[in-house]
Amino acid sequence: MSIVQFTRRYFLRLMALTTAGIIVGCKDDEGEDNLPKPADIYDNYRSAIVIGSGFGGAVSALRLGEAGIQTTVLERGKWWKVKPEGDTFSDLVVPDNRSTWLGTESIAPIGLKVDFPEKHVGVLERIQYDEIDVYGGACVGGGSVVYGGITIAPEESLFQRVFPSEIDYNELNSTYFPRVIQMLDAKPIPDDLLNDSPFFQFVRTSVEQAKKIGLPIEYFASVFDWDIIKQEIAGEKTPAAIEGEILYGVNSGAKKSLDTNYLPAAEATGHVTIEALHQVRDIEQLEDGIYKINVEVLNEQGEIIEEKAFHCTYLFMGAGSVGTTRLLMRSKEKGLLPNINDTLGTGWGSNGTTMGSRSNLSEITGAKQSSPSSSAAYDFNNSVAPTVLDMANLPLGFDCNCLIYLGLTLDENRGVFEYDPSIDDIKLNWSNNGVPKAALEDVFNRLNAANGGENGVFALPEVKDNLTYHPLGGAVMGETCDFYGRVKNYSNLFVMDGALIPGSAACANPSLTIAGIAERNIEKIIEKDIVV
Ligand code: FAE
Repeated sequence: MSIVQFTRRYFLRLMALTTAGIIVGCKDDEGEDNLPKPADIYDNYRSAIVIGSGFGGAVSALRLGEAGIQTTVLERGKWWKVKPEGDTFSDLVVPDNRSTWLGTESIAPIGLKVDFPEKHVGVLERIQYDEIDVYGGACVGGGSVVYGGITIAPEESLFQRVFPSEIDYNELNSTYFPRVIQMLDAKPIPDDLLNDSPFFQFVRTSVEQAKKIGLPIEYFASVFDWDIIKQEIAGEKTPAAIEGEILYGVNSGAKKSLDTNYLPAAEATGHVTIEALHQVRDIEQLEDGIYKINVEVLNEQGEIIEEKAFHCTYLFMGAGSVGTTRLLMRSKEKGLLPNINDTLGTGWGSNGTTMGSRSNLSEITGAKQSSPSSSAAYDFNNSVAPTVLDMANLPLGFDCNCLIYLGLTLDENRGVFEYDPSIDDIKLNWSNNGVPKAALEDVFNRLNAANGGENGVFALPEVKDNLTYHPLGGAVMGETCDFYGRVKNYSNLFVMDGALIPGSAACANPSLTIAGIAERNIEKIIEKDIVV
């Protein structure tokens, strides 16, 4: 039994309904949850609503469903189900509008630019702020549909430099990270692909070169299904991962995104419904403590075809760093959630992300490069700042004797969002401090000195530090929220996603950290906050 802080008015209303026999406070024969349901008062009432279906949202939905709590997930994007024909998602090289969230041109940072005749609710979103482009997923499964599948934990000493001491690294590492890895079924690259396959020559070369300058290597867990990749190589499946598909989804089904594990498992509890193409506009807490969520139902061109309101007792924010911050700031500024404190919108970081390349190498890197990144090199003694290099693929179709890397640097640079009423949206004030770029160039210089080669390749001539795939922060733990994601000054309102993370995942790609912390938090919230 746990605590819920009803307002007096809500309590009295519930008492009246209970006395009148309208609300039953125990599990019924159909196994419906026994939370109070003022169903005669509100249309579309759910005990719990989760906004967004990425890592924070999917973890929340599954665990709420398992606890028997009637839950609806509201996701603005579409549910892309991989078809056996192998043509679910846009082509990587010549993208079509399935690639892009409501845009008129393709948005990938590298590659061909293509114009689209009409907008579509495509999978990848780019938000352009003054000094940085922020990328994210916009579909059922959120970032997991467009991501690289890298499932890696931060190193402990770096984690402790970024995260508050209230977050116990050992607890995450021993309980919650393994729980996520098991659900995702994430596994390191198998030896036969690593050692022998021409599709992974780039890994062998990049690892050997990093070892020459003494960098430790990790072959991390990936959510890519290595057996499907073998089937692709054998010609038994649509060639997709082996063609470099990542960004717009993987047509062979080789990427085990959240729409193939957490989300169907949540639905299978019988207590969770996923509503795709339901874009939340804003959120209001009513006088009785119930949350009213105003929703725009979209068609596949992104036009609003219906407006709806949902109501719930427990509201879980999983719309991602920008999405959650936007919804909370918009609602606060409109007086709908006025009591959120003024730290909202602060503490945003890019996770120190850079992207860079090296070319003119004497070693081959492979004409065929399969997409899953499988290894990282740790450069914690970097003279600028600790940096992790993800060895990525550059599927150009010929051997370019070049390598591409994603750099993740421990960077204290933070930005602040402000709400602009003229656009009813948030703007990011973030200035590039040059640290992540200098750190990547520092390690490139050492790699070039030991192995030969030079920085840059025609497809990516300079180190890019004006984009991030890893937006973090905006409603940060210990500031806007407590250390379990409870929004301060509100009951039953929780932030479960990247908005809660303090601007950096300590040189790790962030999905495992976000999902692990969400697993930790939802366990506590179900135990302490929800009446069952
Ligand atoms: P996220 O997964 O972004 O989900 C938010 C969801 O909320 C999305 O589905 C949105 O459509 C939805 N949403 C937003 N606004 C609304 C609204 N108003 N109403 C309804 N729904 C809404 O949030 N991380 C790794 O760890 N490993 C990788 O290999 C990796 N590669 C990446 C590659 C790319 C190209 C990108 C873009 C990201 C990559 N990431 C990677 C980052 C990772 O995807 C990201 O940190 C997580 O997905 C963030 O999880 P959240 O739960 O915060």
